[in-house]
Amino acid sequence: MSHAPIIDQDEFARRRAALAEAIGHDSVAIFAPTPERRRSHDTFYAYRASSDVLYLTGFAEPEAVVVIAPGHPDGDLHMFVRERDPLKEQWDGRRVGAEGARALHGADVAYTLDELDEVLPKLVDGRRDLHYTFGQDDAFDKRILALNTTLRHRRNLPPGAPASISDARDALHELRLIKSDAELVVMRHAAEITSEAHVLAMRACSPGTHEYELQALIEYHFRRRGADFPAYSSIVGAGDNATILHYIENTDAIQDGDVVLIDAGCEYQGYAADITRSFPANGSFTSPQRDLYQAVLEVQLAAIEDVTVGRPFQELHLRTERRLAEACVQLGLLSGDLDELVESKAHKKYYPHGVGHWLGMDVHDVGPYYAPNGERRALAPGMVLTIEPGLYVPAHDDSAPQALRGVGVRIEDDILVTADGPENLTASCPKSIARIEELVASSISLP
Ligand SMILES: [Mn+2]
Repeated sequence: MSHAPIIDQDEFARRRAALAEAIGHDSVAIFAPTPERRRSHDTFYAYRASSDVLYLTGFAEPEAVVVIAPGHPDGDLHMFVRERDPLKEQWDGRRVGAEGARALHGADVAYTLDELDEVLPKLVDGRRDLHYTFGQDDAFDKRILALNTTLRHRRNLPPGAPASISDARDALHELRLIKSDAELVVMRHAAEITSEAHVLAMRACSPGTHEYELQALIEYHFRRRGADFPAYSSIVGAGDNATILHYIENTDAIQDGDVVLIDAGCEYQGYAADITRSFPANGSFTSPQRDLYQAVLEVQLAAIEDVTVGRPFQELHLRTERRLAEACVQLGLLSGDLDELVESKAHKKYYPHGVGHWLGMDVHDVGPYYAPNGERRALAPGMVLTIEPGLYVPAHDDSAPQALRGVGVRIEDDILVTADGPENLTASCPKSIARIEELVASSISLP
């Protein structure tokens, strides 16, 4: 299988044109560099460029600065990149340099990073509005402030400093919120790889398997299918560990009778998938576990049906909260009047998180949940979000039915909003009780 990039240069150019259009010809947008991060002594985490830089250019090398200057006589896209250096490239990998930024990444003008202080003020000079996000890199923030001061106080020219500074994320993230056809091709692929990995984990699980063995199998599958990374730290929690929302230690042996919760997704060509499945370690839910699972599944199916054009995102959450509170009553986890339970947020004891989040280049993708005027944001075609209700009963919860203590269930799929209704991008990952019990029972052995 080929892993040629699915997003082509025409699409990157369209994105930049859309951003230029959104900010206008009297503005300039600067996207700060993402530094390499030290993991231990002199070794670094695997580098990942910021999603904003990747979205605009596809340029994945460290530290690049991207400037969009709409209407500039030399063109809109100006890039600052690491210079070519045979010795550094021998040790740390290839660099395309300024020449490559032009030839391969659509830069109209490209510079090396050492030219930044000289050139950047010229790109900002005379633009009314600077779009820049403070707070991501202290050192770069200082350069932007110094540049602003220089342009404001120069003596023999009119002041060229921008009259206002806007957050560069506002305009760009509005664009990232709506996925293009090509982005959806990539996201479907990430979803498919991730779905396969979850099926493998279900089949490989049996009592005695360690959580980390299932993590390894899942991440092995991601990489062998050409995904770049897990899109986030994989969560493999059995029994009471499944009730810890961000359990990533994945250290324990899975016990007979446990429900195993796996929340894992790959990043493929810069786009995330995000699937959670919960299944019985030994291939059969106990009767109380089955009731809990089925309740969460029915709430999840109903929440997916709620994903329709025009509905505010927040309404999905409110409807899900009410359904899960009702399930808690039926399962004996809560008692009392449903309206009062919902009003007092009693269900938060067992369902403490939200119904889902935007999904895209970042697993918790950017994009406003509220409109600029403060109103709730209505779902629109091309948005992708997760739907992930769950119920978590800690082992130490003395008020819960004994048989449900130490059981956590979450079911999560990735949903595309379309004019024809919700489309489940992760529908190929089984979630009916019959199908997941069958998969766990059809065991494969780990290599
Ligand atoms: Mn999620």
